[in-house]
Amino acid sequence: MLKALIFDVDGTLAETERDGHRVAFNAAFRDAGLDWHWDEQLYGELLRVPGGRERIAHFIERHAPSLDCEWGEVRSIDQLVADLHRGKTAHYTALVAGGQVKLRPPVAELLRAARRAGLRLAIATTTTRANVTALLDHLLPKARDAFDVILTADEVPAKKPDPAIYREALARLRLAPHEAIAVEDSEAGARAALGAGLRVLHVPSVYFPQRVDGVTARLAGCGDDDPADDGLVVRGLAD
Ligand code: XBP
Ligand code: MG
Repeated sequence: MLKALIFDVDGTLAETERDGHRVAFNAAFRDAGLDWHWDEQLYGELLRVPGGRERIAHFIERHAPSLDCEWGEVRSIDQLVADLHRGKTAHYTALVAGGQVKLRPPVAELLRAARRAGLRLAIATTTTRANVTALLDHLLPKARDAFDVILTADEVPAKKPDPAIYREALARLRLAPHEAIAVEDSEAGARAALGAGLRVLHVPSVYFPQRVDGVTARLAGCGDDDPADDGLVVRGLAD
């Protein structure tokens, strides 16, 4: 019997990437005096690397950008990445507090339906806790306590597509994989959930519109809808 839904955050609860995280990364680069700019297309490519710190490190390695910055000589790449990421988090949380990102209406509907059906709710995300806290404070101020478990990249040894975060979420919920469904937009997220034995409800997002093999259903109303998927969510909740 279905007992819980485990939600991804970025791209799923809200379209955070293009106008949120991307903008915040660029602002952090500007603050440092770096001439880097991640346009929408490049960001879509970089999103294949889950995790903000990992994404910056990958960009430095693959794109070999200039490291001339206003902070003087770069002591180490790790330090530069950590400093840029700290600045990026500050910009991102400010953007969220300023109303730059909104809860996706079909997901809001799903959350309401799940609560009516008595399902437990959880979050499993690759982003940092500061970002999740800012987002929930802004998007769901009255429903903060609705989530029994909130797991972020800060609490697991490996990021998605590693299934560790979903395994840990199930352990904390005290549920078996067949008792929960993961709600995910990205391929890495879907792979992580499938790897933990969960069924996956795909929420198409700007950067991840395509359904991944093995995914159980797609949430209706999130863009390019397949009429054949209509009703699957309702049936899933009733199982
Ligand atoms: C989304 C991500 C995140 C954000 C950046 O993963 O990959 O890394 O893009 O957040 P998910 P940080 O959809 O699984 O939440 O900079 O805080 O890492
Ligand atoms: Mg996501």
